[in-house]
This record gives sequence, C-alpha cells and structure tokens, in this order.
Amino acid sequence: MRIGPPLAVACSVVLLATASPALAAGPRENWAGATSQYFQKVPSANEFTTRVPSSGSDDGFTGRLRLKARPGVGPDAGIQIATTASRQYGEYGTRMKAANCAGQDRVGVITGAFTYSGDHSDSNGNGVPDNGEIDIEWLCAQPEVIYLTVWTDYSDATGSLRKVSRVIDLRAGRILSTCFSTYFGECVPVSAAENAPTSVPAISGYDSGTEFFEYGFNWTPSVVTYYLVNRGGQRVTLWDYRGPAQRIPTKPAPFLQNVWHSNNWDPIGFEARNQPTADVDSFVDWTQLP
Ligand SMILES: [Ca+2]
Ligand SMILES: [Ca+2]
Repeated sequence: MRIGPPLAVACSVVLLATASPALAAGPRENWAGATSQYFQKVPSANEFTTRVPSSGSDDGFTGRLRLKARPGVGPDAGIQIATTASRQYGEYGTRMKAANCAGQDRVGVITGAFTYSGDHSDSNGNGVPDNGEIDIEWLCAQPEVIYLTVWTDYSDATGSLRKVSRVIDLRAGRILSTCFSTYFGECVPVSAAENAPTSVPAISGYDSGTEFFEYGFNWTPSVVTYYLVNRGGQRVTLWDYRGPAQRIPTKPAPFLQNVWHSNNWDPIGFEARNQPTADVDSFVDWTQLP
C-alpha cells in the first residue's frame, strides 16, 4: 500500500453522513482498494498489501499484514499500519484474523489492534510519563486467548506503569485475570465496576488465527467497553470497564494494527519466544473508525 493523502475535510463529511447515524460511526476502511485514505504503513522491511482475496471476508478482500521470516524483536521491527489522523472517544472496530503461526514451534508473535498516543507528557500529573493506549492483542502460540488492556502511563526507563487488563480464554469461556497494575507482573484486584461482566460465553473452537471475527471497543471518558461479534451475529461484551476515570486515557491517538515478534511475552503456562522462520500473516477485512 502506498501512503494515502491526508484526510480531506469534505470527504470526511460525506463519509460521516453516509454512515449509520444510529452509531454515529466514522469512516470504514474495507481494504479493497489499492490505497487507503485513512491509514499509512509505518516504515519497515515487512509488507502490508491491500486487495488480498480472502474467503470469509465480507467483501472478498483484505489487508494483509505480513511479518517476514526471521524478524527483529519489537513492534518497530514488525509490520504496522496507523491512521494518519488522531482520534479520541468513540467506537473502534475491526473484522480480522490474527497472525497464524500454526506449524512453527513456540514462536513469539503478537497481533495488535489498538489506539496509541505519542504524547508522553505527564498531563495527569502522577509522575509517570503518560501512555494513552487501548489494546486488543493475541499471542499466536495460544490463539484461543485474547488480551484487553487500557493504559494511562508507562515509563520505559523505570518500568513504572498504570494499566488495567483482562485476559480471556475465549474457547473455554473463562476469564483468566482482571487486574490493575503499576509494574509488569503485578495484579491488584479491581472493583466490581471494573470487573464486569464476571463471565464470558465460550466460543467453541475459537482460534484467533483461523477465523474472522469482529472485535472492537467503545471509548468514553468514563467507560471502555470491549466486545466481539459471535458467529450468530450477536455482540458479546468481553469487558465493560467503568473507571475510576483516572484509569482511562484521555489523549487523542492514532489507531494502529500490527504484527511483531516478542521474545519475552509468554502465553499462559508455557514459553513461546522463538523467532518465526517463515512469514506470518494477519488478515484485516475491515477497520471501523469513530
Ligand atoms: Ca502520567
Ligand atoms: Ca474487506
């Protein structure tokens, strides 16, 4: 994909007017064209390709995020696409398959769909650099598990952070953890308002890398509600996180989708840190912006 032109105001108005008024939705990228008006590829040696035919996609075409064999470690060495414009509150969604590393032994590959603010000034005054970020993530070595994380602060220098997270085994219908953390590995119990729903239905045979699902979240100043749409077309709430408000990011941010190699984020219960030796692909049917 080439880098698209900046979003024109007139075009934005037209798209907003034709979108569903009930949801007050913004533009949707279907990844069926040669270029995107809303996204750009973050420079890397990896590949992002639009108009890739894919059965199971709504319109026959997808955007393919390809992490090339033997990648370096970290998102910057991965494949990333990002909106050219920052957005703030509203509903973000994407219909996609996460990276599929079946057949490769214990590789560490992360797929993400997330907002990320590059403004790390300490606007909330808690002494830790701000890190406004709302994540949906999967590890390809454990494709039945989804990671949902809402960040407000992170210091790369000290490891100090502020985040709330929920980890769910969707195949089993089991919430594995719901935590507030001030450093990696910490799990401070959360209030009832931060821990709803207390159960999530199982999706039989759920595998994030082999089947398209719609995932998303609605972000407001006081609530972040994560969902997926099940095979019956019903929206299932994965996490309806309701404050405290200081645990919810406020800064406008681009929306990104990426695939990258991690050598230190293990699945639940076993290690998977190997470098992939073959290309790893994630397919995005569409991306809905607020
Ligand atoms: Ca801060
Ligand atoms: Ca599509």
